[in-house]
Amino acid sequence: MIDLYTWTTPNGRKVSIMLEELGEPYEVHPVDLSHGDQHSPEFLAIAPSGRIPAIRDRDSGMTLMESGVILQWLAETRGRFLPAGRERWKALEWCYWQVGQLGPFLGQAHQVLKYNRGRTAESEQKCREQVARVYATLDARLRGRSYIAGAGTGEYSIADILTWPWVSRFEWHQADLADYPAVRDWYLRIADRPAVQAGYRQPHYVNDVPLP
Ligand SMILES: N[C@@H](CCC(=O)N[C@@H](CS)C(=O)NCC(=O)O)C(=O)O
Repeated sequence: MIDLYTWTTPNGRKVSIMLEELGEPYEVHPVDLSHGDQHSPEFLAIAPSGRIPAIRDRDSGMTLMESGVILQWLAETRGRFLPAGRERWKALEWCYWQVGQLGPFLGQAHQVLKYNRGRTAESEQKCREQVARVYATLDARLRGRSYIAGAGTGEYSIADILTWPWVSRFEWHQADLADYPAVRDWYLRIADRPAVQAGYRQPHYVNDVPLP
């Protein structure tokens, strides 16, 4: 049994989607970021950075923070959603790209373009350029492929599960998916999965999966 500490954000939904995909039993512990729950001593004992998501594996007692390693650990211990051999490294390459580039750049865009809109034209322009750049990278990768990683046209993996919840906030970072047809097709393909819809609703329902 996995204890999942999470909130209604892209990083949180990565883990609930993965657990749903695995059919893994898990208990959700909401960490209300708007009330500062992430700073409580109880949560900091599990996630020293004070950021969701985090998990605790009841069987081993191990705790993990950071969505990338949580998904990699689940994939490797359950033997699912991570290709083998050389393709494993290519999948991890895209996982690291998500955690190191796509996530932080889109997160910054949410701060500037949604929460502080109209304050600094220069920052807004910079954010739009960064959004366009990560989307162009993803679109180029997905052209002729169904999924981000895997041989041939690809196989559904943790690279998709890490990336998709951020793209689901396309309205927040003002990306028009019509400009990125390969991303749009991939986004809709994954949005159709029952496990993705179930994981998206954790720790509680906010809205249906946004559709372009
Ligand atoms: N690199 C971390 C980022 C985690 C993160 O930024 N979590 C945000 C929500 S999406 C958070 O907990 N923010 C609360 C805070 O910064 O106080 C991961 O991938 O897990």
